[in-house]
Amino acid sequence: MTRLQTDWIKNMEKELPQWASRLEAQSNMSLFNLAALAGDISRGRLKSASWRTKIAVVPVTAGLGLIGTFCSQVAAIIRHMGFDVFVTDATDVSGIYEASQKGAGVVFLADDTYFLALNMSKNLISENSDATARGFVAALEGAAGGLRDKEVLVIGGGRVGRSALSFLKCRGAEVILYDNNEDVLKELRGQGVRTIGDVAEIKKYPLIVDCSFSDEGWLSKDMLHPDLLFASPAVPLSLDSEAAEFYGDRIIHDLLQLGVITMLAMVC
Ligand code: 2YC
Repeated sequence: MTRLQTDWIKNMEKELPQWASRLEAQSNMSLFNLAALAGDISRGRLKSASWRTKIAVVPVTAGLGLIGTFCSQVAAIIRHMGFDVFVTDATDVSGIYEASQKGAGVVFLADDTYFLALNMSKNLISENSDATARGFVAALEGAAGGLRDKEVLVIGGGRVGRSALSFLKCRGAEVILYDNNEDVLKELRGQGVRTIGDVAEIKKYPLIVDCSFSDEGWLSKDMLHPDLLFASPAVPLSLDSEAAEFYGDRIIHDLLQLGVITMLAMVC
């Protein structure tokens, strides 16, 4: 997945109310119900976890290092869900120790390769790519009024795309994968996945989960179905500005929030 930049996320906390109300309207679900569906737990269990589970977010300096405000944005998203959450003063291993000393039952932390949520007492782990895929599939399901027996096109057969394929099948959808890499198509065809390799076929599918972390604006309006519902964790968004304008509220997209609330549900 694309490495976030401070400029992209620095206003996220103050824009959380708008993000939440737009997503609830798009998905026809409350954030709690959406996270519970995506995280495959009951809404009641998530609610009771918010009363009794303290969450810590630990800054990680490994690799390319800290992303300005990343940890405080993650904490703000978790707090928006009603949980008691703090960012540790210490980083890395010392931060994990501080989290346990301060009574955190769940720790969120990210290096350049993985963004994880860990519930040590329940031995539960959630990885952001998987959680993000589940979150966007759940939001699409709400927006589409269910996915059972409906064809859904997944764009991109990477880590997120494969999790999307798997969760879509759990939700009863008929999945098709588009990728521009013949080796990826061959591998997934070998696993029994229906694939398309011709970009001109994308417009046949009104339900799309776009997990292609490639170039910005490569999807134009004439390449897409007129009744499109488009769920995309892709950063940057694959739609060009005209398509983004035209499809408007039928585009479910964010940079971090839906994946984080799903990670939370998956480890409670
Ligand atoms: O500030 C910190 O603790 C940094 N180590 C965080 C690095 C996150 C790198 N990953 C990303 O930017 C994206 C996230 C959306 C999750 C996956 N990739």
